[in-house]
Amino acid sequence: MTASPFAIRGVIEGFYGTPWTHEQRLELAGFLGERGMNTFVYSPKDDPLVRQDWRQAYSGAELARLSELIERCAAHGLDLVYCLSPGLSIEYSSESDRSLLSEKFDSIADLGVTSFGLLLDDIPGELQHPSDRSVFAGLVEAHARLVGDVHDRLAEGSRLFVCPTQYWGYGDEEYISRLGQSIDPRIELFWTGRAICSATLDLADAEVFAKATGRAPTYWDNYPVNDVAMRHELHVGPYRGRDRELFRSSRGVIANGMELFESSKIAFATIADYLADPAGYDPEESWHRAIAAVAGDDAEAYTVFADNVRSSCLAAEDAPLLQHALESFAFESVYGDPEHAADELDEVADRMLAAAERLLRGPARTRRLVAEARPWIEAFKIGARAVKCVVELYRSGRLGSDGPTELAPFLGRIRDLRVRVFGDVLDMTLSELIVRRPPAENAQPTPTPHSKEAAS
Ligand code: LTM
Repeated sequence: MTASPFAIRGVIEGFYGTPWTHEQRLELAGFLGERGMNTFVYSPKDDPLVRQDWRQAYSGAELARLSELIERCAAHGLDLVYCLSPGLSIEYSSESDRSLLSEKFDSIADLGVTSFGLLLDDIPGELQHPSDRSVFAGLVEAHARLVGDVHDRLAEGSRLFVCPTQYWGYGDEEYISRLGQSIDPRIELFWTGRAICSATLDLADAEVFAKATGRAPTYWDNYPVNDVAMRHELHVGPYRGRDRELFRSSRGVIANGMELFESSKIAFATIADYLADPAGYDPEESWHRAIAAVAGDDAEAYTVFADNVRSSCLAAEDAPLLQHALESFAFESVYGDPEHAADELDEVADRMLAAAERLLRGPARTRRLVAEARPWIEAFKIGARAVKCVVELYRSGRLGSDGPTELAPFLGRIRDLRVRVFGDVLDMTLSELIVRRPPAENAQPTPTPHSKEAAS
């Protein structure tokens, strides 16, 4: 295998929500190491010792766990980047606060860590302490001072990563340019791309960032993360939309995970493939291998399910196979071979139902994976039954007349689950069928799948 062109390849536990467990992190080290990743960034937003209570020192069981994790990462060839997020409360002008920050980093260095992160994302965009407002002209001056101070106090040979407060955009905005120009060029800067969750990461943008800030970006890629407003989406699709030449002006990528640990591994495996060989990366092929690795004996069923939850900032298509079958049924039922199209749709529904049954009730080796995705799998099963119902109504000539009463409960139950499955595809089809009146006698058929009358 040839060496990856990216220096930094890894995962960040940087989401809002319940942090991963210690056992999960230990397991992840092996999973990432086996796939050629070399970095694990420790920064769970809801770990008080990282953010809310950043001044508090580690002790007891927490210290022992962190120590074990550092060793496990090292054993699998991963560099653990230990981060603190002091920006909610720090007084930038306070010598005491700056010392506390460096002392806490020193206490982690004593455990063998040499890479550190100072994360200034998701904090007030203006100086809050009156003392800071009287000392610094603005946020960028305060941040440049803090970053410089932390860097100077780290032991020789240590690495510092910084997440700026403005961490997404074109890359040459005023804050990020001035911050980059004010700090040591050896300090790595995290950047999420054009958006917080970027559909693409382009070489041209990376070059703009590098020119403006004096260093190539290290992408904090917000995929597969699904926290905050994305909680209803399950991000188990393959990594895509990343420039094959990105390494020419990027230090690398760290991928932000979902609170759903098992499910995150699918995207992580595809990200590892991209980082190992961006030129040869094939998203679909990598995705099938990733599901086989994570879902084991349930891989086939899981793939049928996962094809219907592709929605994310990376994916334009929501449920490609089902969409194709519904569109074909819509067209054929008016202009072509409706029986054939109904048979095809029925087959798709049967496959979906069998997959849902297998995942929910089968001998799942992958119990944890299925448990995490249960709300989505349940909505998927209801959707499969709704599609079967469409076919049955069509075959019995009742689609136009009984469709509204028979289909409405399916739609209601899927919506009640408040998870995104099938994207808009099934909801739109069912909604149309529900509001549709049976065509008046002798009326011209309209091109929808939805009435026996139109099809005959
Ligand atoms: O992306 C960054 C730098 N910060 C936060 C993350 O902690 C969060 O997980 C993602 C996704 O919601 N968005 C952020 O802004």
